[in-house]
Amino acid sequence: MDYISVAEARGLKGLRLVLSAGVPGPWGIAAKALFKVRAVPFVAVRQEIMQPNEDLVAWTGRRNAPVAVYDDEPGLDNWLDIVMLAERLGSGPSLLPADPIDEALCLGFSAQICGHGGYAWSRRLMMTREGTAAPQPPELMARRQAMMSGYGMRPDAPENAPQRAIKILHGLVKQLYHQRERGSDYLVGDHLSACDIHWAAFSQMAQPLTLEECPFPVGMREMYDQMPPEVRAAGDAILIEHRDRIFARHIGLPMEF
Ligand SMILES: N[C@@H](CCC(=O)N[C@@H](CS)C(=O)NCC(=O)O)C(=O)O
Repeated sequence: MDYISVAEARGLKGLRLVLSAGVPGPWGIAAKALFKVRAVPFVAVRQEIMQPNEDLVAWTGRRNAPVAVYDDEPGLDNWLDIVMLAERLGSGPSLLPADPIDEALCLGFSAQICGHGGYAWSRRLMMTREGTAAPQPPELMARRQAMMSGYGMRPDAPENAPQRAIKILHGLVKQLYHQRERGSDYLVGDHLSACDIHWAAFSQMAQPLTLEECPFPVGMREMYDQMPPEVRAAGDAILIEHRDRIFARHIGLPMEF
């Protein structure tokens, strides 16, 4: 995937999407897919994972990714703000269900998948606890620790994370079976909506794609695939069938990052 630098991006108009270069960060993968489905053109801007990214902070006030910057508007990094920007700038079928109750359900599922304290948030805390990474130099450990403190790492956080992740998976599984019974291929209503895209992007933290589908950097697939047995057991096959369908029909593979 081609990236431009922050300095180059600052001189442009239109949508610039800051992404973690070289890694399939699920928040970034989701943002990219949302803009793709809404046919919003963007240029990708490079963020370096675990680094201070001072030029990005000077531009947007954020160190991490994704950040979506449209024209001279303030940069957006929250998943909901990004959905709403894709809605505003895009065309074609909406990412939000037409029925207001369905919209609330869709955004509720999305919040559970990618919001603070949600599924991915909890899985990230677990990954750290599992100590999946091979022994690393002290400087890298320090950078990782600094990054994790920005992602809700507190002494008790990893203890509660598995139960939170399991609860959210159970809800998604229940809903998918319910939808299957009513003849729908989607999490809410009868059409693709934002929560389907969010689940596809974040399903990597339940069962990673293959290396052909997603050419992970060394060690990252293994890290995504490590989880306590009770969390793995909550990952019913219907979740993976759903994400495979969403990638095949709406997003496309292999993943590029
Ligand atoms: N902005 C997101 C979180 C984004 C996030 O967690 N980004 C990660 C992965 S996509 C990242 O940039 N990691 C690399 C880093 O922190 O340097 C939110 O609203 O919760």
